[in-house]
Amino acid sequence: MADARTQLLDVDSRVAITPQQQAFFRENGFVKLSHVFSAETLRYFGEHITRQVIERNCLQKPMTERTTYERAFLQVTNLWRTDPVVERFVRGERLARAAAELIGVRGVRLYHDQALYKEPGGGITPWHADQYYWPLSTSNTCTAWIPLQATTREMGPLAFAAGSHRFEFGRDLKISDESERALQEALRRQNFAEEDGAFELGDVSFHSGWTFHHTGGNVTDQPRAVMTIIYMEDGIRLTEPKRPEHIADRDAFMPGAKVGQVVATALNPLLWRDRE
Ligand SMILES: O=C(O)CCC(=O)C(=O)O
Repeated sequence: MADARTQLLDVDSRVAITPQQQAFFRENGFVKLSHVFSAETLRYFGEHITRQVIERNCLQKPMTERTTYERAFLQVTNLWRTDPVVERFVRGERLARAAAELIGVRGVRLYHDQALYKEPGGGITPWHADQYYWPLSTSNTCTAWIPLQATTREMGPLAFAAGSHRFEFGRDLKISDESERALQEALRRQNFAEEDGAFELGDVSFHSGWTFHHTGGNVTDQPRAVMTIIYMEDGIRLTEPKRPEHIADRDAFMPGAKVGQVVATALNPLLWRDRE
């Protein structure tokens, strides 16, 4: 516990996940929940998250000199390791339990957190599926995408291809101009419906590791500040790395984990477990 004030801010109480929301997540590979956090909670933790992004961001190039990936967002990972208040947020049971109930597992561990700040004038986030990057043994994973302000369509809210977690084309594409081009075309041909609406303050979305998603650019003069927490089922195992991104993720987010063994390093705390 970082200080007494954080005790007043609710990151632990249960979000009631309905059977309909669970079914929606299973069917579509994502779900958006409303009123998950109060404005005060988002403001308080958001200030600490933003401070970490400013202190730890290494990307200083002007927008015109950046790659598509670099234009998409400032990316800072594992903020829970460098700020005790952010740690309190990331360890919160509110989102962790919701993630477990949506995935349909009895416990979840942290894979990692990351802040994704799309600057004013920031570019698109190309279509992709996150699990391309993750050498993990099952698809029982999900990301909570937590905007720290109301996020209009002009700011680049996260958009999902509904049901695309079962679509296997494009799973070998990293975030790039190529993933944007190939997936835009493939998803359109398959007639996947796109959920691309704004996020109200307090809304949080959850998406599966294999759900294809993307965003437009931020055409406003406000940063689009977002925190994400990536959950994996307790018991998931490290698989043999198949690509350089797997090696990078293994070393950064589960250092010392062994292929075939349950991922439970010091960087992967158990965040929620059903004790009943
Ligand atoms: O925030 C973004 O622009 C992209 C987010 C994303 O791809 C993710 O959280 O998996």
